[in-house]
Amino acid sequence: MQLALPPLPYPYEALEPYISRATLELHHCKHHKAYVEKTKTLAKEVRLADLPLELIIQQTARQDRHRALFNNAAQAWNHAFYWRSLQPGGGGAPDGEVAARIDRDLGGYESFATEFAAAATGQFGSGWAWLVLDSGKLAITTTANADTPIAHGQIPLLALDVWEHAYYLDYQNRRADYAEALVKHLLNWDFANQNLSRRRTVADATDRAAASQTAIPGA
Ligand code: MN3
Repeated sequence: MQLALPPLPYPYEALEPYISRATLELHHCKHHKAYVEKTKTLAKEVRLADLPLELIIQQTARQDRHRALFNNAAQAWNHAFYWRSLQPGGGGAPDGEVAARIDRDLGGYESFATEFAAAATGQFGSGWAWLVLDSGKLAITTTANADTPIAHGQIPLLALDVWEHAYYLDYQNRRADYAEALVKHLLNWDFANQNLSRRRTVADATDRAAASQTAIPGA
């Protein structure tokens, strides 16, 4: 079975004091688990349960008859990505390629930090803030409800959950304080750099395949 609740990549108390153990337990063991279970049930009904989650999402995106499956599958994927977007002792300015890209595409770290927190705070209602690679450039974006960049041809590098269940126990209605705390103290830049380099490997392989195809006479 492909669909399963992934374990958190750190203990439940590891993100304190910025995200409490109580919030993480509820968020992972109740909310995320429910999205995974519902995805399994709905995917079985339409015989998609053996597909990887990414393919279920891509095959159900923007199809009214599959809306419930898309919503649950996208939430299952988004949450697994969100846990890995955070780490104890994270946040602050990045290093590596993502730092160079932020300087080039987003005007530097300070401007990223301000705009990313503002995007998270300004998303109306439930949704997500993202750092993505879009047509070869970094961008800050938001999605509403369950929607996810992987349904729109973008490559996510980092995610921030702005549904109330992500912060209400710890911050009540102060979403801006939650966003600022995560940007300063928890964002996992190693994960962002891994996502960038994985993407480059895929792009390079595609370029090589295209180059070798054009090199075959008569092909
Ligand atoms: Mn959530």
